[in-house]
Amino acid sequence: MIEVDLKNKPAELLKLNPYGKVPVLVDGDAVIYESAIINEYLEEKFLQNPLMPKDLALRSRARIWIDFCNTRLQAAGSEVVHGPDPAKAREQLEKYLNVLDREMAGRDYLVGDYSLADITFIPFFVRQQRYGVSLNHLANVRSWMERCTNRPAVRSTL
Ligand SMILES: N[C@@H](CCC(=O)N[C@@H](CS)C(=O)NCC(=O)O)C(=O)O
Repeated sequence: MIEVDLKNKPAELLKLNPYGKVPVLVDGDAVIYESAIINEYLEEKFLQNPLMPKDLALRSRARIWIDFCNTRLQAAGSEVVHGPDPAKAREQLEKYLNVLDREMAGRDYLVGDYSLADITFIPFFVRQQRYGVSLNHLANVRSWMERCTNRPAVRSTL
């Protein structure tokens, strides 16, 4: 694993990823960027550890939550930290977290078993403090977050 200083990006990063962003996965000749696509690549490469539902409709559900995380929750989080109106972005973020809390009522994971849908939210959970939103009243989100972050494979990365 190579860590890069994002304030002083090495030329190599731009060669690998024209967006100049991390993460980038280099696997032999394959160069993959965009975390959702890296996750799909790894899931498809290691077929012995399936992390997507088998059922076609459930696969779409998982992708809907992956999209929700990336284009809504994470986007609002990024606006809180970097955007021009953090208070408004925080309100939006709270709405998204409420949606998730309702969805997680009576569920262990978002779509059946632990899947890429849950995994996509883990970076948000790990960094939630930086967004200044409280999860105290969101019992379903909190227990789901603990269930995900207590998994041995996740804990080993924290
Ligand atoms: N959609 C991208 C977002 C990646 C991203 O924004 N990475 C941040 C670090 S977490 C970055 O490289 N920022 C440096 C920059 O934008 O110049 C993904 O999911 O991989």
